[in-house]
Amino acid sequence: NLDRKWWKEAVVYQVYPRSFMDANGDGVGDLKGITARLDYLKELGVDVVWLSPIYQSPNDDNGYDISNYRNIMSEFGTMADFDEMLAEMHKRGIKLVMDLVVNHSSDEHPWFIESRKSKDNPYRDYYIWRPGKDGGEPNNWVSFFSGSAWQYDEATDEYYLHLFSKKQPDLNWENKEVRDEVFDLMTFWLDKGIDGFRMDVINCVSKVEGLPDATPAPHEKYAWGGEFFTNGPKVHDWLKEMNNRVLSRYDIMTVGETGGVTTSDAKLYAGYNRGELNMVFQFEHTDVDAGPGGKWDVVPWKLSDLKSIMSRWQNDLYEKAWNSLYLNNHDQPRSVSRFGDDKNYRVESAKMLATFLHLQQGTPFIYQGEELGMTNVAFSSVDDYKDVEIHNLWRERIVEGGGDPVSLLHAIHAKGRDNARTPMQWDASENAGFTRGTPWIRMNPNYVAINAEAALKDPTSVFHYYKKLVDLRHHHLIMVYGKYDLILPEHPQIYAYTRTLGDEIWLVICNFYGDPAHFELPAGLPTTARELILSNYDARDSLLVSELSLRPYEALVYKLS
Ligand code: ISL
Ligand code: CA
Repeated sequence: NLDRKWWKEAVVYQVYPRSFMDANGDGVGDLKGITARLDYLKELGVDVVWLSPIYQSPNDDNGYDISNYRNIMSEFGTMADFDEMLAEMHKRGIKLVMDLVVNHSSDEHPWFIESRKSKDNPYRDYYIWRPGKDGGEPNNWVSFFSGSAWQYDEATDEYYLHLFSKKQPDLNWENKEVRDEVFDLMTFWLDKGIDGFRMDVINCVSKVEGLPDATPAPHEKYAWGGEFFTNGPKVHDWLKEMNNRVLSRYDIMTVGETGGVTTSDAKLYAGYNRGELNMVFQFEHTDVDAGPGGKWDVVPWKLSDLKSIMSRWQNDLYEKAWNSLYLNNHDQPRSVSRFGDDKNYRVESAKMLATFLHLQQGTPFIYQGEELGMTNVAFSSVDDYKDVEIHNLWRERIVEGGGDPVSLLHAIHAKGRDNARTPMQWDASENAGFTRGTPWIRMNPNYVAINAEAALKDPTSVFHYYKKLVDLRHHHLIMVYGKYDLILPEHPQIYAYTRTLGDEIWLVICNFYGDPAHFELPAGLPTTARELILSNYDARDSLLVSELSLRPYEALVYKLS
C-alpha cells in the first residue's frame, strides 16, 4: 500500500534555457543546445526535465513575462526545434515539465495591448485595473521587484496591478474567460505530449476582494501585501477547476511554486485526494538567511533552523501530501556557496548537501550546474548583472535612495538571482563551451576548473556522486517511501536522520561544518550497520556506528537493517 507514483520516484533536473547551451553562437542558450546535451542528462540518470519558460517574450524577466503562450521565443528557436527536443527527450526516457506562468503575462501580450486601450475594451477585464486613490496608487502594495505594485496608464487614467515588474501585469483570474484561456493553453501543450507543469507563483492568483491596503513599516510608503494575495480566498476553487478540466485528463506531474506556504497550506494544495497539485515548492528553508529586513538583509543561517524546518515538512506531510526537495533553482544562490564551503571543501560540502537533501522524502530537483558543484559569482560592478530584480533594487536603494553601494553589492553577491544564471560550465575552453559567441551574461571565471568535461572524467567528482544518488533512488523504495525521523536534534554540527520502510532502516549522517564532529548513535538503533551505502570520503573499515568521528562536511548513509 505504498501508493506508488512515477512522479514520487523521479528525479527532476531544471534547465534554465538562456544559460544552458547555445547552439548557434549568438550568446543565448537555445532549444537546439538543449537537444545537443541530452546525452549528458541521460548519463546523470534524471527522469524529468523542468524547463524554465521558452515562450515568446520580450525578456524583461527572462521569459517569465510571456507575450505569446503558444509560440517559442525566437532567440530559443522554433516550434520544430521544440518538437524535436521533446521527441529526443522521450526517446531517452526523459519526461518534460514546462513552466506555466499565468499569474501575469507580458505587457506586450495582445490581451494587454487590447486591455489598456479603453475601459470598454473586451479584454479590459483580463487584467486588474483600478482608479487612483487620493492622487496616488489604488493601494500601497509593494512589488516583489521594488516600488509600487501599480503602474499608471495614461490612455484610460487608471492603474494596473503588477506584483512583479511593470512589464508583468497580473491577470484577473476572477474573469472566467481568463481561466478558460489558461486551461486552453495548458491543453495545447499537454496535447503536444509534455508531461507536466511547474506553476509559477500559482498561489498568488486569487486576490482579496477590495485589494485592501497593507500596514507599512514606519517611514515606508509601500508595504508587503502578501496576506491579501498569497493563498487567497479562491485559489483552491480555481486549482480544483483546473484539475477537473485539464490536469486529471493526463498522466502528468504538477508542482506549484508557492512562496509563503505553511505545511497546512501545502496539505491543501498537494494533499492526497484533494484534486489540486502533486506537490509544491515551499520557501521556509530558503528564508533561513534572511533577516527582519527581508531577502537582502543577509544574516548567518542556523543549522537548528534548517533542522526544524525540514523536519516539520517531512513530518507534517507524511502520508498526507508529497514534498518537493530543492536547495537551488534559477532564483536562488548556489547551495554550495550558501550552505557549504565553496573554497576549502567545495567538493565535500556539495556532496554532503546532496546527501542531506536526496535522502529525505520527496521528489528531488537538481538545478543545472548543481551536479558540478557550481558556485556563486561576485561581479564587481552592478552593470555586469542582468536581473531586473537587481536593477530595480539598485535604482531604488542606491540611485534614488542614496544608500551604500558596497554593502548592497555584498548582499547581491550573496543572494542575487544571477548567481544561478551564469552559463553552464561544459568544459575548460573559452566561455566554457557554452557559446562560441559572447555570452549574454558573464561566465563564472572558475569554469576552467569546474566543468562537466572534467567532472565526467573524475570518478570522485560531484557529478558522479549525484549520479549515484539518482541511481540509488531508482533501486531502493526506502529512499522514496521510507518514513523520516530526525535524530540528535540538539547536535550543533550534525544533521542526522533515519528512514524506515517495513523492516529496513537507513541512517543518514551529515556534518554541516568544516570542523570534525563527534557522532553518537541514540539508543534503540542497531549499532552495527549491514552496509555503508554511500559516503563522500573513502570508505571506512568498520561498520560499527555507535560512535563515529566525522571529517569536515562528511556525509554517510548506512543500511542498519
Ligand atoms: O527570487 C525571488 C525574488 O526575491 C522570489 O521572490 C521570486 O520572485 C518568487 O519566488 C517568484 O518567482 C517566480 O516568479 C517570478 C520570476 O521572476 C521568478 O523567476 C519565478 O521563479 C515572476 O514570474
Ligand atoms: Ca543561441
